[in-house]
Amino acid sequence: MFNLILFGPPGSGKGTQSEKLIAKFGLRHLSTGDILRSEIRNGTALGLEAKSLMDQGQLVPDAVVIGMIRSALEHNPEARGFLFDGFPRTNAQADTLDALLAEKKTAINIVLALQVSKSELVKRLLNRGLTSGRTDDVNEAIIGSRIEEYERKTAAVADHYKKVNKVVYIPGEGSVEEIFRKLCDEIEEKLKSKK
Ligand code: B4P
Repeated sequence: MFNLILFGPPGSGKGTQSEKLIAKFGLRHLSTGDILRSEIRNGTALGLEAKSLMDQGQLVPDAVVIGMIRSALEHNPEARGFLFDGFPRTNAQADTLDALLAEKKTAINIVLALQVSKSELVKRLLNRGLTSGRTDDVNEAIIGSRIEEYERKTAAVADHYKKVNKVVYIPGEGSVEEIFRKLCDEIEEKLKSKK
């Protein structure tokens, strides 16, 4: 199996690049943001709980997202690998992910961390908010809270994987194609060294 984490602040291009990477490498895409938004659309109890937090730019509780990922891993026994997008976002989520993958006799192979300046993040998210209908993209205050949550709780997840030498930083500003090529180069390099 080949398992990859696409890491970075909100608006850094995780969702955008994930779509292209899963098509190229045949990985199963697990985006906790997408799963949560689908729960909200379906009006489930979990969706209702998540919506009020997401609308304020806050993280959803660890237990909720960990449950979602555990279930997604169980429902995809045939996957040749996973692309984790927007997960893990706390050290507790990272510890659990490592344990869940160890149960499946696999592990994270690489963490690709997109680096984008704060002003560019705000610009992209406000721009997406004009058309996406996403309530967490509508104003600068909510976007600011999301970036603060990232700095407070999520940035440290990179240190967790740095300790085991798995993090590669990728400049996340430039054209989508340019960034995609850099991500592909790193993945291909890693796949070669696995053989
Ligand atoms: P996510 O769905 O993960 O949303 P995100 O971080 O905003 O998206 P992403 O980074 O993928 O967006 P992208 O840059 O592709 O999370 C939403 C919320 O869900 C969180 O705030 C939290 O409340 C909750 N949540 C999710 N996972 C959780 C977890 N594990 N634990 C707890 N809570 C969790 O796109 C942004 C824009 O940039 C787009 O418009 C795109 O077109 C544009 N863009 C992308 N690349 C570009 C480029 N190179 N140049 C110019 N624009 C670009």
